[in-house]
Amino acid sequence: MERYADQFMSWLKDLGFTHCFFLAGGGSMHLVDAASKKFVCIPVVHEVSAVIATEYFNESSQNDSKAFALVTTGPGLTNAITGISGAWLESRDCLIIGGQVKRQDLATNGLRQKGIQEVDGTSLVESITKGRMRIETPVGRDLVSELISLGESPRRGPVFIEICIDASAAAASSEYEVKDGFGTKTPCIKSSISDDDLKRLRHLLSKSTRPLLLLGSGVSRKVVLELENIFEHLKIPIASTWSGADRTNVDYKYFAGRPNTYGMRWANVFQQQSDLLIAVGTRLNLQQTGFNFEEFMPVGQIIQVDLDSAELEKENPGIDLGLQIDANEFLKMLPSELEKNTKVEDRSEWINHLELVKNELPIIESIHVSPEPFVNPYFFIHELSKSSRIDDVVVSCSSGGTFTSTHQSFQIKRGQQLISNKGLASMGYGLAGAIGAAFSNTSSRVLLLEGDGGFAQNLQELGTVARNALNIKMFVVCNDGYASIRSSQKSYFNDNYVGCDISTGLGLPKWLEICNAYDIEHFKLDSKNIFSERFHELMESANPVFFEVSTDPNMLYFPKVASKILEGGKMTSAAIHDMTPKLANDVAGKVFKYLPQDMWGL
Ligand SMILES: Cc1ncc(C[n+]2csc(CCOP(=O)(O)OP(=O)(O)O)c2C)c(N)n1
Ligand SMILES: [Mg+2]
Repeated sequence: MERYADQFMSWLKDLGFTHCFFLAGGGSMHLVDAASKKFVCIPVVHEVSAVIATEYFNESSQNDSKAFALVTTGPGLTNAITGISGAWLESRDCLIIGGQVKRQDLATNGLRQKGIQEVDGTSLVESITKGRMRIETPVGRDLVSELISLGESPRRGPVFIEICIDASAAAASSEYEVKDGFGTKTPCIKSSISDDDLKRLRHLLSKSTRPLLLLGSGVSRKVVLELENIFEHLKIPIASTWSGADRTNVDYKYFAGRPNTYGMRWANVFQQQSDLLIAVGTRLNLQQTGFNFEEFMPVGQIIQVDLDSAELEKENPGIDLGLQIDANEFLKMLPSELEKNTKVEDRSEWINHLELVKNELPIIESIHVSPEPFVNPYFFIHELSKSSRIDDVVVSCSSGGTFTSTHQSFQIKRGQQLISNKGLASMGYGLAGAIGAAFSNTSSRVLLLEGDGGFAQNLQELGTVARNALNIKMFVVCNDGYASIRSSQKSYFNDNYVGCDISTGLGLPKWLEICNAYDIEHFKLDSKNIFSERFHELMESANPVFFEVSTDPNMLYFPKVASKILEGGKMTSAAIHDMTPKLANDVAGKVFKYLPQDMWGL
């Protein structure tokens, strides 16, 4: 007998799904059985990893393959919540199918629970999904595909469907009662700019001699690669956000870095002197503008292109022109507008300034020194990127010092992908993300950069890596715990260190023994053997390797925008270009050419 579960899975197959990351349970048993017959099914050890792997699988997919996550009722879903939140905040589509108790066991009349392990899934995920549905009795294909398409349409986000076990076990039918659809919840996106906006755009472009194009993840990698030559010809500097880190690259002649509260310093300094920021497919959140958003773009105007009107209206930062149109469409029309309204020669000085700022403010700063035998993470990551291959997929963790140092110092090459999840910025994302990327890029190597604290939060997935012999090179930056927490306790609480490392009570494992338990090759990297013959040999092998990168536990992560706590508890932050440690006067004099001296922050 064909069950509804079988039919449901065949609809997913028709919709293009190919892989399923799952963890089985009673409530989802028919769904798991049905999925196993249609998809490449990958069991994971914790549900949060099923969701994160799904997100990164889809994000890094270079063909038409698509994954979904399958979890069971109750704890299966609650374990998945972090991953669903991450996909929501990062605007990535991610389908999560959940089991649920049988219809007659659903709690009603104010009961907290009736069915075994019952939790009301659809209510729990309401604020972090684009669409959600509980299937209590089988519903038809149209309704299911309409809901799933909500997640894939702009602004993208996760979709959750939970299915009562009696519905998934029921006999399939060729006809279902027609139920109401979901209406059109997708914002109405204009495909072209209004005449007034076009006039304003042309006016802003024509006044500008120091434009900067800032690309976020709302722009597709493919479209940027197609247009790069034209922008290069037009001498337009291009920067990217961290979420859209691979939307530009060091091979682009006028690469303007990744400005952010946590650096790159040179990119921040350059950006803040632009007279026109053209921000496309980025929501310009506080990490992008600095907490001190009032001093973001102090001598420049801002055009923001985003299809979510709430992002254009939010007032941090204030913008001069907001265009609610598709970022890719805008990017395609921008070159002709630049050609018509500006002169390439007028940008020569600006381009020279870009070179000067880059040369004066190198990525590895003098403060980045590590005593022997520790490895300096900025230096290591910088060198690693130079020796990486274009088809390596780079997965960076999403919080802590390694997240920061990767985004500050990894040199992304043209065509290379770098993925993280900045929106939730959660520990524990790296390994699960790398697993997702490895399954969707089977002929590539995945380079994972993680902190030891972050890695410890999801280390059970070493089992998934080992079992599937994934070609993931795991670089785990080890500093005995949470260096970033230690650093903030030092700055704000007079060295009152609490729960931030092994000496203050944190329990972290001996990594060699963990690797042995999972049969994974372990190699401890120190200042003597980085880039040794053995290192290169391991890098070339097709097997997973765990590189324990020894770093100085007392290292502080710089440069960063300084904040301080004022009396009364309020926090204040410097402008995004005013980073600690401060620049020498003579350097500031050169690099801040277009900023009045009282803004240099010395
Ligand atoms: C789930 C979660 N809990 C807490 C935090 C707060 N937090 C940010 S960074 C950090 C320490 C991360 O340690 P590690 O990965 O070793 O990086 P390090 O700070 O040592 O560079 C913590 C606890 C977080 N980002 N995510
Ligand atoms: Mg650490």
